[in-house]
Amino acid sequence: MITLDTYKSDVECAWCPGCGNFGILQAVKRTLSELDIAPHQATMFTGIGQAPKLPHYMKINTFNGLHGREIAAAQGFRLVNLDQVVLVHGGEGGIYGEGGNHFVHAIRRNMDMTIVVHDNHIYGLTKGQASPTTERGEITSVNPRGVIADPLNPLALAISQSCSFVAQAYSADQEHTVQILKAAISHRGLSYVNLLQPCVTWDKHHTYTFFKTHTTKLGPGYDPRDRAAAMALVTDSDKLPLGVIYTNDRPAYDTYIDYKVTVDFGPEKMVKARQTLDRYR
Ligand SMILES: Cc1ncc(C[n+]2csc(CCOP(=O)(O)OP(=O)(O)O)c2C)c(N)n1
Repeated sequence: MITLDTYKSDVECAWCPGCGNFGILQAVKRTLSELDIAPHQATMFTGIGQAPKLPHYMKINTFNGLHGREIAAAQGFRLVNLDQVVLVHGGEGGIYGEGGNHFVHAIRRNMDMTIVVHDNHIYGLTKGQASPTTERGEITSVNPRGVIADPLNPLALAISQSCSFVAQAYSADQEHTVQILKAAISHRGLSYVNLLQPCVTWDKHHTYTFFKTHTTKLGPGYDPRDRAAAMALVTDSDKLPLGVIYTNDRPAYDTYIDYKVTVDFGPEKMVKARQTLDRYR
């Protein structure tokens, strides 16, 4: 049986006490164990930052590369490793900033993987510079008079490009985050989760109290297949919505590839790989 201890790592943790990443780490372990995915059956791609340290603190196959380049590496891997669950974890700096181009093109390709962005609204590792989601006017370590640019709306960007699964969760809500991550991994195609988290050291605005008062869970009456409603929700709502915001049935990239002719991938291995891909669905 796969328990939380199955993913245990002995690497000493460098996150600050109270960091939202602890909740995310626990939620990822719970998600994998509840989906019965063993450490050797999943590969996590990360770059540079506090969020990308996540796979150091758990047992899982890992590719730790350049800042903002985790999606590019994951896509290459995904193409020829159909029997792996592919996870990408990064900060919003790396994925929306340095890696913003990869994020956009990943949505277009719709490869079968899960991208989880630990959105703490700040560059954490490098000591508190403004990131793509830092709000206008916010004082940071290098913006003593406040940030001048407006923040990116990554959820609106993803919905506008028909990303096949768009969700938002909050690191301190463990049960809900597990539920969202399970749905994301179970989705066939690109799943994207904006995972809100406080940075207790560098962001004094997005605190635990802030998220408690500024988030709201989507109710059972919400229809995530209504793109216009999803877009209105992420652009007009005065609270940050938590839940599956938008989803569609665009076929995943690999469904168009004839692996039998593209790579040396005999029919038996092909059938097995497809079965593995469908195992968590
Ligand atoms: C191409 C490139 N640009 C900048 C850096 C420096 N750098 C490393 S981590 C980081 C910030 C990370 O912030 P984020 O991605 O939001 O993750 P967090 O640390 O907040 O989890 C920066 C600017 C780098 N290593 N490579």
